[in-house]
Amino acid sequence: MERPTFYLTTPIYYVNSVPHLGTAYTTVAADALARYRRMTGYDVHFLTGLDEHGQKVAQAAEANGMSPQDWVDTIAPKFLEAWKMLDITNDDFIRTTEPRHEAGAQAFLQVLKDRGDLYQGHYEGWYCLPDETFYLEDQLAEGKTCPLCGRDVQFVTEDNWFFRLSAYQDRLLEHYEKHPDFIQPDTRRNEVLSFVSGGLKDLSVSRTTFTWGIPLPFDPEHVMYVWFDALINYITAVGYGADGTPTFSGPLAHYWPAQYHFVGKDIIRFHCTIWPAMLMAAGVPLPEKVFAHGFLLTKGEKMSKSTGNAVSPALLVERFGVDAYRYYFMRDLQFGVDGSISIEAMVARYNADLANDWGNLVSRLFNMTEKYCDGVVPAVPVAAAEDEDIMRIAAHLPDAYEKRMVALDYSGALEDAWELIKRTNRYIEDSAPWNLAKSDETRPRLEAVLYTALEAVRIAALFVAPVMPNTSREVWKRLGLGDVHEVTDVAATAAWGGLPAGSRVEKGEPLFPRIYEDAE
Ligand code: ME8
Repeated sequence: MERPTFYLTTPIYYVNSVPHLGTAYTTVAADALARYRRMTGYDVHFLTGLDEHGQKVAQAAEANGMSPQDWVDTIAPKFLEAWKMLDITNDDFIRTTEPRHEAGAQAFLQVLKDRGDLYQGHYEGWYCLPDETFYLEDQLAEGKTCPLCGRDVQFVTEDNWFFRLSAYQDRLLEHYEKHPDFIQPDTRRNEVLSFVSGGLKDLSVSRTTFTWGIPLPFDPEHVMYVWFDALINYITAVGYGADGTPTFSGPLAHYWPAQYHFVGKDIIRFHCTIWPAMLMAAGVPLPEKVFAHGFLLTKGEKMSKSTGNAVSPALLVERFGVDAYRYYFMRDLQFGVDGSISIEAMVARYNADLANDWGNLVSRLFNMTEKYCDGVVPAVPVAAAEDEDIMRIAAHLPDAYEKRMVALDYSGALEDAWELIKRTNRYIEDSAPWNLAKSDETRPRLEAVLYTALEAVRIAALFVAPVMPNTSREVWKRLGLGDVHEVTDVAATAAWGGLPAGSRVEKGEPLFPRIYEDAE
């Protein structure tokens, strides 16, 4: 039987600067879902990439004394390195300067032109460079600033090509109504609904005052507006227009429509108004869902490249390790709303959940298995009443976790896995294997307790794996099992009793040594 497909995307990030915690946040969240969906048997296609054109990138190049192409070629490897460091398992990485994208984007624009959705006009209005967004006078915030980021805007007057966005207002509203899940979470859905209900203006989709962009195929003096160029990446990456014609076949037909576009709340309107209208205009099906998460805040402010308070992920990975890094962001913040981050909170999470709960459970249990059973997994026991609680939590976990992941509640999913981890720690305390080891009479019970706890650890590691891939792989290895990332039926693999008796357990180094230093 053919596996169901799961196409998941992150925004393509601007290369005006290097990756930071904000861009890493979306990418790690998408990676955790991609990993989990692979474990549940889907044919996953996980896309991320870079938005390399536009005035902002051209200016960054100029400020660094480089040509735009040299500049983007210098920055792109930094994103690739960052994603490698964070164990991101993207299946593709698109750069908008690649020929496959440029050809596809041009083919797309030609379709819009042929269908009568583009026309020439004169643009006079305001432009926010950091956000690469056009604004009309009455849309500006107080003091003639950008309503989104609050920064200064510049006046633009140009003869441009326009897209008939206004013609799609009713069809968009109808789509939102028919597909209540299209925009998530609800707060964002309401925001977009009221924005679109208020009326849509046609959109300027070309620029003539600079050249760093994709030339319009029918008017090469104009380069494509960077947002138009960027949004099309989601289909050019799977082959739209690669041969210059907009055929709907190959990987495009296989993976599109995408199940999810993950974005930050700053770019929800582009993804839920302009993008679906573009697709309607081109006769391409719409993606299933767009999910907008909140902002990471440091000391109450949005963390961003342009405001200069961005932190490098490498700094934190060096200090906490990659799994702990991923865990902190997925556990401590609620995906979908703004959340404050701090080193203090990260140290506290690390010590409580990772060093104390999870790391400690694995260390003490594997040590006891070594000490009392020569490192060999005991026989599968007949369950006693005292074991039933753990078995019940383990049996419930696949379903509970799946529900949380469908809702993109990463924090809740981890909380569910932690219920098993914490309960197992308590079970060991209550059963006191060190006392059971004192006499031959209690030996069968000792073995039953160790098996039960080891089996709970096997199952917990399985569900922790999408967020903490390295330590889960390590735990499975120490249990004498294969690569946890090759699992394709997580629920069946989690069935109680999967740990084979007689397999050799390795003790190994502590997974999460306690961090004693105070937060800075
Ligand atoms: O907007 N908190 O690129 P970009 C959480 N190229 N997420 C954050 C964040 C923060 N403080 N700061 C950034 C662009 N992000 C366009 C996208 S897509 C067709 C084109 C994340 O480099 C979040 O996902 O400015 C946000 O939407 C994205 O980075 C913006 O990245």
